[in-house]
Amino acid sequence: MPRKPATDKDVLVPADIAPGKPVSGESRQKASPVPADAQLSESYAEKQGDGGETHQVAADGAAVLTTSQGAPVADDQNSLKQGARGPTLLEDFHFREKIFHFDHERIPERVVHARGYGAHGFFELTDSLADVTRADIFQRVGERTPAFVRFSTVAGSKGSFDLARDVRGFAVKLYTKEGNWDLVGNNIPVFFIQDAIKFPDLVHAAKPEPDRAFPQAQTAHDNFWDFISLTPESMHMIMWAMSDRAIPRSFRTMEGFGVHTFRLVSAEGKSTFVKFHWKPKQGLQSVLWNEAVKINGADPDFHRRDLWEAINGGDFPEWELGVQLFDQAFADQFDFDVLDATKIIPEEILPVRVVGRLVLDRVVDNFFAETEQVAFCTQNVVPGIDFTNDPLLQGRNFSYLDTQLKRLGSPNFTHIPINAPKCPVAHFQQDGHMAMTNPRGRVNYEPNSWGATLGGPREDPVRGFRSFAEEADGAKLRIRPESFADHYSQARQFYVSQEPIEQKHIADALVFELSKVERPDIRARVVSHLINIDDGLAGTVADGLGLPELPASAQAAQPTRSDLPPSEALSIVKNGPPSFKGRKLGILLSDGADAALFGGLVKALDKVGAVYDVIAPKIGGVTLDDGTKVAAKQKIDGGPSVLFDAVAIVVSADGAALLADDAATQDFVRDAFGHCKYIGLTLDAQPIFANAGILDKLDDACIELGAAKDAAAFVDTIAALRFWPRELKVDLDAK
Ligand code: HDE
Repeated sequence: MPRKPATDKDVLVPADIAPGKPVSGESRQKASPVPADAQLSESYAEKQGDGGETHQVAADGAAVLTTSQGAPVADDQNSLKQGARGPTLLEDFHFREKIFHFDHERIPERVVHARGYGAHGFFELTDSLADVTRADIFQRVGERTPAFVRFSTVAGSKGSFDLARDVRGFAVKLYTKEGNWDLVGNNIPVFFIQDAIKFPDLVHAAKPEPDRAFPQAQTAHDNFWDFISLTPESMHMIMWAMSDRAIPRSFRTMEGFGVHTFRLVSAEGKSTFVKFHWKPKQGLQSVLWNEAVKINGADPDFHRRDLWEAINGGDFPEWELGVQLFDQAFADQFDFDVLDATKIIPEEILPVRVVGRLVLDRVVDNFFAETEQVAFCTQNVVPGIDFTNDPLLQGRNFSYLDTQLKRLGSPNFTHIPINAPKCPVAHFQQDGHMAMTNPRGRVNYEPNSWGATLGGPREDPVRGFRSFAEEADGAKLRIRPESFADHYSQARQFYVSQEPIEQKHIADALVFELSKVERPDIRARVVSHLINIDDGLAGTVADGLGLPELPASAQAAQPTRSDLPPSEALSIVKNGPPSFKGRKLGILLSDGADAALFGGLVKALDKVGAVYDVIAPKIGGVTLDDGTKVAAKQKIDGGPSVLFDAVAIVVSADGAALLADDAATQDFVRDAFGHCKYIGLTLDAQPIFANAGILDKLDDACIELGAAKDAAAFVDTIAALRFWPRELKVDLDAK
């Protein structure tokens, strides 16, 4: 029997995805704390307006399914056939249109930074920079500018996992009143290479090897380390990339950097050099490598889910915008070339001045329309902001525009709502694929003699963008300046600025990555560079790899490295959060668990602005000792402890007896312990720890939760996030 056409009662398009309503009810349910003036940017749905392709709404308010030409559809279940069992007819325009559109749904993923996640928000100026720049965004304290931010990993494909060991993109589009300014940065302030001409080689080497198409989203393979070991300028970046910066706990807990030296230009045409910093109000935090590996399996979307949940829960992530401002005289006396993107200017030498804040307060309405189609371009600057001759930045200015054409298919990508400026746009560019906003009127050229009204826009030498008139001279050369030659001093400075536990993680990461490299000569060549950074680090890595002997140190363009003073700002551990705010506690509950204790934990978490998930033997939840029923967010094997910043095991004696032999429960506590997390536990929970083999190892960070009164103190204690002394006891590499 052929299926019958759908009747009116078959709800094909639920009324709650009608125009103007969010696609998912969840996306708005908790977003009310936004102050009215905070949501400056129009949502995608609003942008669509009347002319957009939305669902037709009938008089009774129910949405009617239509073709893309707007013709109402009667039957979307069956194609048009010649007879009940006959061939499908070419005449079926509805079927053909639907399949045709589906066939063309994909666009090329970004060649790098393919996997990303974006959100809307605003930038608010807190300290005017009017004395150094005419950029409109930096003039009026208190004024807000709409922003869109996309975070990303670099090497992995769009469908790869969030916790790859990788640099994170931190791309910010600021819709200023004088045009879009894109600050396309990373969470690491330096880069692997000094000249953009090496970028294709770097990326080819990092991506899956071309014959076998693996490994995905990782640098732990021969090609990457071969290229790196032959590119000494990458050593500073390698220190950062092997540190815990490359496995952040959340997009919310990482810094962002503009990386290059840019210019601010005043109304009088005076230039001031600037380096941009985003500093998270949430503090810095990362996970451990073993944890990252397990998070990738348990929740490959860990970072995007975290951002989605925080914003929808009203806990809006916030960063301060800091600037390091300096002049040519500073640049001339600085130890390194400020045009070299493999170098930082330590904050101790040049303090970061905070001038504003970035708040993310709205998730997207549609991932593809906004996060996928957003097109960041480094060349999108505005009057008052300009480039320097950093050869990496100069190369990027070509690449980003070019790549958007490939990805989005038309020079009219600026017409897509997420890319369109929010200030007036007036020019004579026209036509092309998918032109949405061709200018009106007869005149499409200038100069013209049609007068001010009919003749269209005119240049404005005062308001308009003027490049800083830098003097340039010299022969055309393919050459690397000598001032770029010191590849090791700042690499060492980063290393010696780390806490011992962080130094251990760098060594562990190098040993892990190089253990996946098959060619011993490549492993040894990397170690030969480490000798130029720190003998101790080189020795530890050589030992971890089981190298028969330490290789000779690498030949360096500039053999002497200077011993620079450590910089506090470079350590994650020294810049952690002051409280548990914005973090998540995993509470493992069983039937009969202490209701007052559970209530106390919830109250204490609420007080500091933290969240929790209940994990239980069954997703239906548990009944506590006072008869209260609590729903679970996770069943134990779906909610391993790696998903939480700290855990509490609140179980009854019966509950513990039930769970003590369960492998997933044992993993839960063993991993929490192994990952140096704070653990709260009721006395009744002890059999679980005994069967997991860690009862006799419990330490000061394993805190007994005897009664409700212990809850607040526990939540205060877990602000420290990790109990590092434990790592030295649970890790073979530390022994
Ligand atoms: Fe990129 N980079 N990049 N990059 N980059 C891209 O542009 C490129 C570099 C960064 O969320 C591409 O739209 C070259 C440094 C971010 O959409 C491409 C060079 C920094 C994003 C490109 C660099 C970045 C990209 C790929 C060497 C930190 C993601 C897709 C000179 C300051 C933006 C796209 C988003 C994306 C080229 C080096 C950051 C191909 C040639 C240094 C955050 O245009």
